[in-house]
Amino acid sequence: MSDFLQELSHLETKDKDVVTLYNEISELAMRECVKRIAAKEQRNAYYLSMEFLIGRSFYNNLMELGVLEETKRILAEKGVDINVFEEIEDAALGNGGLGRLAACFMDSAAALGLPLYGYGIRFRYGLFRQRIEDGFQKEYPDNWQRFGDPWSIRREEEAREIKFADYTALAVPYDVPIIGKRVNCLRLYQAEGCAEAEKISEYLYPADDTEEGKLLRLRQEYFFSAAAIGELVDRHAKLYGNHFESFPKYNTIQLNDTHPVLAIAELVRLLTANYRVSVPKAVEIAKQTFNYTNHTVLPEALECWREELVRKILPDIADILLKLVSLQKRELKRTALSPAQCADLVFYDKGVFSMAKLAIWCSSAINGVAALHTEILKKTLFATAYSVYPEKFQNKTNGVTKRRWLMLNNPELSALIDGAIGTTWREARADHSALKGKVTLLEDDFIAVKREKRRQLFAYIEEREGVKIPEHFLVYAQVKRLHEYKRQFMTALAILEIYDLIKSGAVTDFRPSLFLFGAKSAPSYVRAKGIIKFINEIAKLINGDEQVNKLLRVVFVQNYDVSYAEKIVAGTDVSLQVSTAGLEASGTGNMKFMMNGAVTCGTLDGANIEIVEHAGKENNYIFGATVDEIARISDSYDPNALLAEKPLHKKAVESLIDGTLSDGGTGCFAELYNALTQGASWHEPDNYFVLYDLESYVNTLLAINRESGEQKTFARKQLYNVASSSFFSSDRTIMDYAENIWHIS
Ligand code: 26Q
Repeated sequence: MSDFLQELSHLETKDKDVVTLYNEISELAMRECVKRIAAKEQRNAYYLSMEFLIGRSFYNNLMELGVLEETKRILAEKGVDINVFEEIEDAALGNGGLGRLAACFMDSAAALGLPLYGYGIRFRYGLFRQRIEDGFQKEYPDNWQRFGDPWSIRREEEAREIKFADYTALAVPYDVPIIGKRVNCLRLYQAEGCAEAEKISEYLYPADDTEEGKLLRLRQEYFFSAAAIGELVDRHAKLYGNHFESFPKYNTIQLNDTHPVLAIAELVRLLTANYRVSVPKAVEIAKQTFNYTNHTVLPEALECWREELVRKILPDIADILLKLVSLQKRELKRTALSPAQCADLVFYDKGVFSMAKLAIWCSSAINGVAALHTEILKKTLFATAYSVYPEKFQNKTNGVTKRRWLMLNNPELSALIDGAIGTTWREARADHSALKGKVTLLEDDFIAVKREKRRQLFAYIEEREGVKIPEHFLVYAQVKRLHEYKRQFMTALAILEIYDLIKSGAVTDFRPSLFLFGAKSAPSYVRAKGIIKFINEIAKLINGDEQVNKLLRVVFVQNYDVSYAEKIVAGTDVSLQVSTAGLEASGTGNMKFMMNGAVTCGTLDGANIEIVEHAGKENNYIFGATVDEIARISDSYDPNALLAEKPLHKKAVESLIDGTLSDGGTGCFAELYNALTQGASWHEPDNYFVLYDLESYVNTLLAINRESGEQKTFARKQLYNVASSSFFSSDRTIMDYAENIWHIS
């Protein structure tokens, strides 16, 4: 690596602006990366994903190359502070958990030396940039390439044609090296050719409320899936001739949710059309090649495509899908299954294809992303499939890469761990649970680390949001996509109640606390946008109240993204993970907070359950209805009866309509009020059980506040969470995929 450092020390930095320097240094580092890109193995795993939420590459890649500290030093000698590059934000080619998980997985596979290759889309614009204007979310295009894109290499010579009925698009690969013990590649395709074609890779999640929008989404899915499959099939033919029975021996493909499921149809299409493989044989090959991960149980996220829509732009694929349906039906007829069971498994009904059912039928392994989630899939959503193919179902609890989410974002805590147990924990797969035996010795050091990370976070918030938070404030944070099931709304109501309790003197001895929110709402998700406005109005009320703001503050950060998350998880004391039980498949933010020593205040949902199993219930704060309880009460649940009994809840909820808070005349607060008390055409009142869990939530938040006053005891709980977080390293998750699904080493 001395090549890079040598060139860096000779780099002229005088009079160069930040962008120029950023590009020059990145290009030097990139030369090292490219040299090290590994050749493919005989057997490789492929990760097909609509999203890869990589975040900033600059610091991470220098760290992975092992030159971050030296680079910092050399630049400092030249009078350049390495932190200046933080103003260059980069690729947000994803919108949340599923995309960030894909990025963590790529990182872990490289660190473990496993041949895993990612395939996705190089969107011209990533997830929108968010500003909060007058309390409302406003969206602006995320033109991430305006600073250049030094971390990818265009491979024009490997471009492929992707044919649609109306035009042909060119899929031009851009390779992003993923650095670790092994250097792997993430291949992102950009759509080129005619103006129509270019639209395919223009936006992540184009609005799909029109037919045109839906078609564009379908084109995106086919575009990258077909490009990836075309490449793998060509490669196989080149290396092994026309012997496609051996395709699954060399290729295993992970479908990241249903978005790339058309890859199955494309494989069958290519093998039958170009290599004279029969449809049943091609399906056999597909079944041995594909695996499917489900990331959500929400019915609205289960993808279905109308045959008519598919036929319009992909007639051959529509024909293949129908052939697969007949084959599946014939196959099911030969079993002893009842007609009802068969009907439940067939992936086509009334002119509509179900992508999840196709994936289930054509995959070797199907997995959920946390223990509870996998159980729910087996018991409810995919119950019939589970009864027929129990052997296909596996659990793979998510994880996060400790390199970005501990070593890079929290060098102070990492140094503390080094001091306590040595540095071997930093290696891939290695664990840091030896820290458990030392927590009592480290209370004071940990308190100092938290204080420093909080100071850094507050300085950043001041710079970005223009609000100053006093240093001693305890930090509660809820950062994640905005969705009703995640219940940011419930946190907002809880804060209003706590505000009232402080103001009325009912709660005394309250430790000064900051409630920090970060969230983007889908642009068309009206109610979620109403919740953002509600939180911002609460912030205005509380922060402006001289009587209370010494004790309570609320901040909604703008444009929450990976880089913001790196700072927030390090500076937070209490991680809020309060989804309605049964609805958060796993969560991965919860793991990042745990790794950085926040206690979890959460429901028994997703991976929260496993977090408290590992770190102890006594070191976390669990409240609220369980999955079973919700199932028991849901039919008889009456939120209005509850409101009549609980004056505190009533007051908080009525602030939506009694003039306490203003929605700027949009009516969005009345809509929120109605959602809780009357329901809407598509749902019962309070269908996420916000009011049901609110009282225990408020009590838990207050209990945490009290207990945090016992500084050392609280620090021990936090540090015990750090010590217990090894299980949630994506290195563990990826080893599990590698051993039990992919069979690669
Ligand atoms: C579906 C149909 C049409 C258009 C878009 C979609 C769509 C897009 C994105 C459906 C789902 C997603 C993203 C889902 C997601 O991010 N799920 C999260 O995945 C994480 C990683 O497994 C989990 O930790 C989270 O619990 C889960 O919410």
